[in-house]
Amino acid sequence: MKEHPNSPIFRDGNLLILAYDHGLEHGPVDFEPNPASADPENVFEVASHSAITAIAVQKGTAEAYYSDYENDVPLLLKLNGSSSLGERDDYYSPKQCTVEYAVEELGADAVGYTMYAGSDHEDEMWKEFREVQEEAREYDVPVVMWAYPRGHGIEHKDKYESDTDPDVIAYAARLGLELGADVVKCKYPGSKEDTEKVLRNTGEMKFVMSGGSKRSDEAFLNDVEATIEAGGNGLAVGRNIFQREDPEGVLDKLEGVIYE
Ligand code: FBP
Repeated sequence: MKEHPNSPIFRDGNLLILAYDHGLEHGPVDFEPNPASADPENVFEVASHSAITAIAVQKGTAEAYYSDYENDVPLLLKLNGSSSLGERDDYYSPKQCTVEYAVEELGADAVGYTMYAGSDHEDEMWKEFREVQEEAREYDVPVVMWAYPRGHGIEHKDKYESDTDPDVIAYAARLGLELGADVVKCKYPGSKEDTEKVLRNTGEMKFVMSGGSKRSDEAFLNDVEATIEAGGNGLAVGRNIFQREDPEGVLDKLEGVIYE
């Protein structure tokens, strides 16, 4: 982990990433609850809220839209991704963009990479992450690891109930520290106590909670509060923001919860 004291993706040491790579990961179905969210311009407008410290998008979205919003919100370029259309033998998220292209051509302030630890393709993803991490150091931009343990290695081990088992999330988060991520993003393990258990393994690395599927303001904010009380640093969230027709209210509340 490297200190990035001047990086715009942090505010008081914490962060709120608006994730908007769902069109690639899940497809247009994620935009159906709020059809306006299919238009990237509408989501970039939402991202200008002062609570949000970065918007995470894929290369093509950044290329087409970011120049109009570069003064409104920092850019976190998601370097890899996988669709829900393919049938793979196990989870793999190929890299489609270099750090050099993200920073020099697209104006990225940070980069993100999904790591499916536990997949048969884990080794390949470690190699790609190594390239990403070392290149990010050259450009002095923070690296965010989407640490999502998945695949045969998890499913075949009796000791883990699922990929959201706090023990397996703790292991995935720890990989972020050991492989050199600056921020690790994990699924919410279910409680403040379980988040504390995960955070005992993350050292000085920043930890953010993944938003998950849309739920009520109260249920969502409770999870975020528990993450912050446990010592976490914020969240990276997509559907719980852009699937709301008027996300302003929940963003105002998040701002109060995440920052000092
Ligand atoms: P959400 O807040 O909507 O869960 O978004 C976070 C995120 O990591 C996105 O960046 C990504 O598209 C999605 O979740 C992947 O979700 P999954 O692989 O669990 O279906």
